[in-house]
Amino acid sequence: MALLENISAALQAGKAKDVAQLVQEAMDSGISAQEILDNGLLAGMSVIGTKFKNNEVYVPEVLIAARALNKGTELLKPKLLEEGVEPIGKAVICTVKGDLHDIGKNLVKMMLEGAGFAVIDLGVDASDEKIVEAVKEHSPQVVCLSALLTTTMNQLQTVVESLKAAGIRENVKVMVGGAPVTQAFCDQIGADAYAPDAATAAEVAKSFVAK
Ligand code: B1M
Repeated sequence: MALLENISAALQAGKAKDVAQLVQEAMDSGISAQEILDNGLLAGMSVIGTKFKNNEVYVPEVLIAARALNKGTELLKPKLLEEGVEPIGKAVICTVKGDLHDIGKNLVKMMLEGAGFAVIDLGVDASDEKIVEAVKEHSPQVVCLSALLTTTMNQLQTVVESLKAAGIRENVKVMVGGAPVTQAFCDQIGADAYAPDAATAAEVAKSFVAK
């Protein structure tokens, strides 16, 4: 449908005003909110995710596309609620204790939202206690942990251990990422998945929900 393709294209171009106008047009013409979300907005964000992964676009383009996505979802929200559209899953995300870097974490959050997740963002400097509490409260399928410093990488392991101690380790998939983090480190600390970038993080999180 041309209108949905136009929404996707406007989102990819980061044109928030055009996205809002096109989403309104689509709603007025009777297209369901679910269809506008899946085949317009999220389709566009998925293209941006792939391009970001392939270094065809960079952080600023992702941020601008995410702003356009937010404009569109704001308009769609009442209709989505009316139609009873549920998110595909829930994710808790944060940068771990002692670490204030949040640019990468925010990109992962945007990609997760773009993939259809409801995201509970605990911000930066999140203690393992806070993360355990959030997992207990929200029962997410995945928890995404970001660490940018070699000194805070060990916090990733502390979180895994704290989830075990709280008896809820098996209830949630633990995903880790951030510049110094590797697949080997992920395996060593007993996390479930490592993602080198935000687009991969969203893909992996989706695969956990699909299982
Ligand atoms: Co900081 N810093 N910094 N810093 N900083 C680094 C990380 C550093 C490598 C710079 C350097 O020395 N070359 C270095 C770490 C060295 C080390 O530990 N080996 C460093 C240092 C030392 C520090 C301070 C200690 C400096 C000081 O005060 N002496 C201090 C620490 C503060 C603290 O956290 N307690 C500090 C502070 C800061 C600023 C506040 C100034 C600022 C952060 C602003 C902010 O985030 N709001 C800052 C910045 C900007 C950087 C660099 C330059 C850029 C980081 C960034 O945002 N990259 C960084 C050097 C560098 O990386 N070139 C550096 C862009 C971002 C998109 O990439 O976060 O890697 P990244 O995210 C990627 C992937 O890693 C992945 O997806 C993202 C995109 O695809 N990913 C995940 C990230 N999280 C994920 C979670 C997942 C999955 C994937 O979950 C599943």
